[in-house]
Amino acid sequence: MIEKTVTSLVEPCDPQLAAILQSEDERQAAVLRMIPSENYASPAVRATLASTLSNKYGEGYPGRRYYQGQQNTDAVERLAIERACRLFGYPHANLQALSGAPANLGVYTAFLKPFEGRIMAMRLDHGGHLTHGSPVSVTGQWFEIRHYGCDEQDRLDMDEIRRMALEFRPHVLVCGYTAYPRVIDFARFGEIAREVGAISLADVSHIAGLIAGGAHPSPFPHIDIVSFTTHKTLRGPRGAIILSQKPEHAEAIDKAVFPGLQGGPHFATIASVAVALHEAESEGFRNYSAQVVKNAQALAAQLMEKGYHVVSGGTDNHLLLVDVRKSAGLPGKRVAELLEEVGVVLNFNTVPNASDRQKPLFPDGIRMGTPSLTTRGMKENHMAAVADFMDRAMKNMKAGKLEKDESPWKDPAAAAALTAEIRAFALSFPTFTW
Ligand code: DSN
Repeated sequence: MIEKTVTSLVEPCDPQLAAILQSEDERQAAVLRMIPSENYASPAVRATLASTLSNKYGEGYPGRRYYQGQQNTDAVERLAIERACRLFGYPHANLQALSGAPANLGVYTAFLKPFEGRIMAMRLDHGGHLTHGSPVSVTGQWFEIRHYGCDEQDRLDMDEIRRMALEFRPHVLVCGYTAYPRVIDFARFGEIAREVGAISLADVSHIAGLIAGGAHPSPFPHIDIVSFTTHKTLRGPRGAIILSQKPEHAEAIDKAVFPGLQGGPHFATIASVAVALHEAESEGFRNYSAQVVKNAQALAAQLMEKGYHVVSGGTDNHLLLVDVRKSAGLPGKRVAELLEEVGVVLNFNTVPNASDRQKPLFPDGIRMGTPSLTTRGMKENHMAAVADFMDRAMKNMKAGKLEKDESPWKDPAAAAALTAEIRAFALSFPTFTW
């Protein structure tokens, strides 16, 4: 496997670093990785990252570079653009933004004047993103922001969003989320944006792979601009793509990304994204993306059957949120930390309509997803086992304040036994399947 090739090449030069790489390889194989924004990229995707393209500079765009020697870099970037456009149906793609936050900054920079531009987006604690105008992000400091949230059923209320948009008159109306388990009505968002004269932006980082595989409706032709990272459900390397429809939008975005915000493109990443896009055009990827959703729905059903409060009563996509304070009187952070101890790796997360005690670092919920487990070949019946592991672990967690050095487990021996069981279960699956 490629892991072994990497460590065997690094080891003679830097044994200290090689040992860390090997430890991470082993960790990724031995735990249940359920952070919904993570995945296992294919060997071809990862091998491309190590190609000689990493040695090359080339500011500019294909055919318009500031350096010589661009025969292959131009070919790579053109191929990646062509594949992105074909897969998502948009006529223009920019693949140079280094990741999701710079991609969104590129979009705002293209269309908004600092301290004058108005953005309307989902609030962070209901499932938005830092770059959707959080006060701790420059996007919240440089632009005027109005946030919408979920209703009491933990769903988007499109009539309320329209009402707010008519009142606020945003220049950019953002949809697309990091912790929203339901289908996004792109047609309605596009309609509202047009009605108020805004540019519509869908940040589909989380669901890009589902859109590519046909497991979530496409934002095309409803949404003007689509941004997304390439390493989540799409299963590529860490990178980003910005899609647009109108030539004037495309030109403004290209200029904003380079020279506005960035220097030389990361060609090895762009090539690796091209491989991921090629993979995403396959029948195997369509099956994978459908299975991601089936697995998430099976996991949600299993957890609800065991009495857990699944936000919005289930999921339509790859992720689910559980309000563990409502379910079991447990704080989200403790649950996430203790689940990691037994080998279930997810993240603590704010949930909509939570208790008054919820804070970003001490939220009421946990967030989990099925992309990585699905890539390992797990199906609905395996989700029953995963839900059972989680349930046994959570039932064994103490709820109240812990004394110094007090075990957080009601039965530490049962927690140790469960850890061994989860490890054996995880290791019985490969880390990548088609
Ligand atoms: N950090 C990503 C996530 O986990 O959802 C979003 O950027």
